[in-house]
Amino acid sequence: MSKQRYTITAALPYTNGPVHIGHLAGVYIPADIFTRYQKAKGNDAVYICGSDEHGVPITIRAKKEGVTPQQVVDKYHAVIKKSFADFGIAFDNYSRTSLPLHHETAAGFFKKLYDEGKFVEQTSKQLYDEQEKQFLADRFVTGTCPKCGYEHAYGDQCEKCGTSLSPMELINPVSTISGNKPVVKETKHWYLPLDQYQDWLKDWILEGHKHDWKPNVLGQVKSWLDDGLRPRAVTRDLDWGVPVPVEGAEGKVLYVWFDAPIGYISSTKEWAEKNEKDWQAYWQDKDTKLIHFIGKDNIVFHTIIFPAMLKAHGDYILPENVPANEFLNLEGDKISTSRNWAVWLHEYLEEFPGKQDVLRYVLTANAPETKDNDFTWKDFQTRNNSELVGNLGNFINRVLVLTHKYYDGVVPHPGELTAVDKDVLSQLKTYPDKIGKLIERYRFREALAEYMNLARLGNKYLADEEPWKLIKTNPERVKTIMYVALQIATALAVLGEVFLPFSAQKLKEMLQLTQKYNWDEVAQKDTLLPAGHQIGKAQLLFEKIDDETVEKQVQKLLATKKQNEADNRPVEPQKDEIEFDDFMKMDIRTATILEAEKMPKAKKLLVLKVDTGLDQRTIVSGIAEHFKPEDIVGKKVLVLVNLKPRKLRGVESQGMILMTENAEGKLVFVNPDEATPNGMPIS
Ligand code: B3M
Ligand code: ZN
Repeated sequence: MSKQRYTITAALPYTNGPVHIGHLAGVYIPADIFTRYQKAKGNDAVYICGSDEHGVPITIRAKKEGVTPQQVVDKYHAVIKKSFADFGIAFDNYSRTSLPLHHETAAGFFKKLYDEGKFVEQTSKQLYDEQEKQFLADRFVTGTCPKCGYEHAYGDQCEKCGTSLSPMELINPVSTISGNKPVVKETKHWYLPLDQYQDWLKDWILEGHKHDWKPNVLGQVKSWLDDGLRPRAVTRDLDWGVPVPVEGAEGKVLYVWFDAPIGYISSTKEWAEKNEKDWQAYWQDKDTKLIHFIGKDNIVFHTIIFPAMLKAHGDYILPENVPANEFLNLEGDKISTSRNWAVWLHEYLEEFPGKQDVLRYVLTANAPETKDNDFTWKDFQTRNNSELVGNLGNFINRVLVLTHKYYDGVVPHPGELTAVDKDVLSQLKTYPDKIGKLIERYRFREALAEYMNLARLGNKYLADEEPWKLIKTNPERVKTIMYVALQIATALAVLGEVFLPFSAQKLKEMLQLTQKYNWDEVAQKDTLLPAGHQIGKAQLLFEKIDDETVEKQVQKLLATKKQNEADNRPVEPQKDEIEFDDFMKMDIRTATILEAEKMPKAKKLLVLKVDTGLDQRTIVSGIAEHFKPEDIVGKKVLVLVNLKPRKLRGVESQGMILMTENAEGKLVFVNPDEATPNGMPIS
């Protein structure tokens, strides 16, 4: 069979934050498995990605942090690139769209379409911030959704009802930069007339690919086409992005979704330059298969807009498939960067060093391939303990330990194979094809499950044959059993490389496997690890994860949830205006709590003795349910000292201690600096 060429792309992540488990599960792991598999098959596959460094959210983030957009993308590009490398996502190239090579490629692409009259030029009215001297594209404007009345809809979409919007449709629009009400001003833009591609897209996808594209992808395509495609602006009034390379377009850049997919091409060019390859073979040879791995929110861009761009350009191949995944949720809630509801890859590695494969395993076994799925720490623990440790790790450990125990780590010579041995070995040979077929159909969960079935086959074989019993009565037979088991272990090392690259590598080292087998050889060879071969030391492939460890993660998320709730708690409305003199009437002083004791027969009250700097006085405070007396003695506090004394349960209270609530709704003191002397007035 001749080598098939594959160009495999994974969505370019936006460079305005780190990456989390949702990114890995949705896009980067499946694409990684697919590419590793194609390479193991001996195919010519290249895995392309890079940072998507343009777009409005990045400029907003920069404004908020008081830095330049370039500084924002430099920071996150480094963080993201490292996370991917740490998790063994084996890109052949990870580029960035702020590079000159990309700017040239994207501008050149636009220019060709422009010169050939493929765009429609249109002047339209848009919102403009007069103070900032800037048109307000997409997320630069918020306002009320005309559909559902939600007051914080964005200029491109209402997150409440999901309607896709344009800034001009918002009711009461506000500039997110200045907070001002924008004015309406005319501006010129270039549109890709998608309506002209409607029939062609329908034929190509809904007819041509109705059997090989995933149903969730076809479903979205169908609904877009049923709605009817409209011309789409591919330029923006913005100063961050690829400048529009035509005259009269000063202050305009390419729409981020126009330049980003071209980033796949520029990243391939960069790779080809570094490796002395011909990039055109990967994008222009009709025998090359182009596969885009993406999340479901990117489907329209990769099935409709980018293909229409490629078609309009004319020199490029079209995607062979666009295997989009659905979303991964976290403990029942949507993953959200802004709410910090995520498991961040860099944080995971700090807390689970060396356990990349555990996460890779769980995210594949539970991948959101056909519907949204949920990641829970409990499931993470169970899959680790019962599947990785209990099945795969257990088999490998038995084989290695017994081989050392019986034969000093030398693969024994088998005797005559029994029917059971032959059956197990012939079953083994079915796995490369079974797993491979599933990977080729983008069914990674099932592919991984089959891989684990091979380990199960090994465990069952050992459990049935019981070499640990036979060693006393029939040591010759044990040699054959261990030989067979070692063949299975070797197959697990070779096939495992696509799913669990770190563990597969470790296993290869344990087996001292120097022979490089490709995928199909696992089925073709009768012997994968020959008799007489010396294996290395046995080590544990996986370790149990205890309750305490996962509980810590659960608690961490719970704290995030509480924090979010506190952040969202309605702030009490402001009280009526007062005169300055009203404020000056209050005498608030720094003070120290000297003594505290419970008021007899009163659940809520503590009787405090307080040093106000003026005197030592008694204050009765309703905080007994929140503090133990012994915990607050010595606390530095603020006291309203000229509050008219009043009697509570017969004790005169001479002032009031200032309190507030923390994020969790718990009562806390308003603390002056510890070093402040008592009696200092507050003004
Ligand atoms: N950066 C959107 C995203 O991260 C976008 C993908 C671009 S792929 C060309 O969801
Ligand atoms: Zn709405």
